[in-house]
Amino acid sequence: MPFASQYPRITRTRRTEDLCGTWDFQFDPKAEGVEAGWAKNGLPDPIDMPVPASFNDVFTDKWSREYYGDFWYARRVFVPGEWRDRNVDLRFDSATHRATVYVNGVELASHEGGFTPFAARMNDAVRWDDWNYVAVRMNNVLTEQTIPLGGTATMRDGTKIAAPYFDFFNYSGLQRKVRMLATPTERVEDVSLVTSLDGADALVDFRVETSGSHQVEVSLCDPDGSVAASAIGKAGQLRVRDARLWNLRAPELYTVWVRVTDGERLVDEWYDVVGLRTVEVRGRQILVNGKPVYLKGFGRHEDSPIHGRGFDPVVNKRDFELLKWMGANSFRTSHYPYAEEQLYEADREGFFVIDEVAAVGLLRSTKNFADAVAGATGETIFDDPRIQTETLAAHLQAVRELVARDKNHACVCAWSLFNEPDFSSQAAVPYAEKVFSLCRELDPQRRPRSYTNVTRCRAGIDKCTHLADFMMLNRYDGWYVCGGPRIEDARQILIDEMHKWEELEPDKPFMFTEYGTDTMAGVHKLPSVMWSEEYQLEFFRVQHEVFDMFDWVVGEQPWNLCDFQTTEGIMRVDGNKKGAFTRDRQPKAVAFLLRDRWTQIPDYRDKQAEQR
Ligand code: GCB
Repeated sequence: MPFASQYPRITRTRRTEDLCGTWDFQFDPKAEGVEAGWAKNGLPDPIDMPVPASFNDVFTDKWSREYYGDFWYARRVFVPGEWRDRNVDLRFDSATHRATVYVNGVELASHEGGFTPFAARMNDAVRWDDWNYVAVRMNNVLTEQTIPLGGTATMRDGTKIAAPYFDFFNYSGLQRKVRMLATPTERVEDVSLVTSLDGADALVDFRVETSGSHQVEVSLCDPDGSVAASAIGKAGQLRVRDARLWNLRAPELYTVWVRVTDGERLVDEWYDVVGLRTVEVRGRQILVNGKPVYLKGFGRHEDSPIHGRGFDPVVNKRDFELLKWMGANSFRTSHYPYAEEQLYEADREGFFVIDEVAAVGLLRSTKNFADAVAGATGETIFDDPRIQTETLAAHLQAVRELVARDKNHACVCAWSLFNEPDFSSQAAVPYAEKVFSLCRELDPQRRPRSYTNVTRCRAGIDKCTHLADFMMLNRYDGWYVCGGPRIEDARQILIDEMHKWEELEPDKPFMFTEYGTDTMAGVHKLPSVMWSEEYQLEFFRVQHEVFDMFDWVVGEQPWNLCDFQTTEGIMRVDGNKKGAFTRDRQPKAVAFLLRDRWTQIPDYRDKQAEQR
């Protein structure tokens, strides 16, 4: 699979051309496009479609919004003749959930997985100095063998719609940027950086892969642009004296330049913007640059009105402004890898990102929010042989692509390898072991790894906690469990469970990666009832009182930053309403409660010392 981890850059040797804008678009419900020659002859009856965007919410009819099956994007692209001696690639930052790329009717590449980039090499099919027809056949169907998992519901007239095993809308299409890249045939293919600290200095171990054998030069420029260290060779170590470290909410950024040279001739040049920091779990703390942190932030979604999951820099910016206003310092990329631009923004803003692979739905259910809390019973999804083979293979590939793409980001401080898997059966253990060990093997920085534990696999039921370097809990005691007038029971249930964890995992830090209540902005009631803003406040107060009882709870990320779209059903009112903000990014009362709390809690916080 042709995945393309390196972020596109323009340098003295590289060019990129933005292919965002209006593309041709057509549904292909009978999957006849390939045979009918759409890739070569053109889409027979296309409409305009903006890229990037999810296609779903631009339509005014239900059939189109819910469309589930094959669909095509196409456009003409002019390829300059002076690129003849280069590699010319089409780079898709994502194509949800799978795509096959054709140029002038020639099939060039296919990619599976809707949230990581891939490239199609055009050279063998291209007409130089001329217009070329690019067609992309896509498909958004989910099964139990895809990451994320889902199913299909068939209506009486045969129409198929998505039945996702997760609680967000199955937004689809070319949802991120598309670019054409021209790079030298001998080029930098991959760079890995690992920072360690030596007094005031940072030591940066580097490893470079190129597609040739010419000399490699690596240099690191400090935030002011002066060369701080440089070295020759494909692997080595740079010493940065008096390093300006990347810290939580106080980031400093260096630029790493990687050059391939042939004597005086520059063969290739690529750069990346990086932060120097360490991250580790020690005892019951998470340390950044050796100092314990307290994580405050949210589980989020890439979701906004009309754009759906389409990359939108304005919404992203607003979300970062909301996070900063709240005193947050972190977020989880629930439930899939986010656009690369979001990670660069998090690097620049100094956010601790828990980077999640799209492994959501490993729990046999089409409404996981409801079944997730029901007691574990009988056979689990991991007892299914196809899960252990095909789904595992897709999952491992998703981990490969995630780590390859994000391994040099300073903001990425931990990996989330599953969201709410059904780890109640022993059959889950070998599967999870493979995922955890692949991640460790691939990540040069050996970042902490974890997964979110689901209520149904509470303390004592989950069989995989030994694999996690720290534990992440998603808990809804006071919402799905003992809501409304029973909130004090919910408090006790949570406290009892925490005591149990204390016994079972006495050496691990814990954090809450989901807790929250659906709340309709503007619904008020005294005394509170579920769905009112007052109940959301009450629920959060109870949760925080419990978190504060345990010095090994080192982070809190409520669910969710904003309300977001889901599939329809009796549990959802035009989507999930657990946001601290509405879908159009305006605060509910709880946003002020969180802001008051978080602006009092420092980013670097030794909770154990405080409670001694
Ligand atoms: C969860 C899931 C999340 C749902 C949330 C909810 O446990 O991880 O995707 O949206 O619960 O609101 O039910």
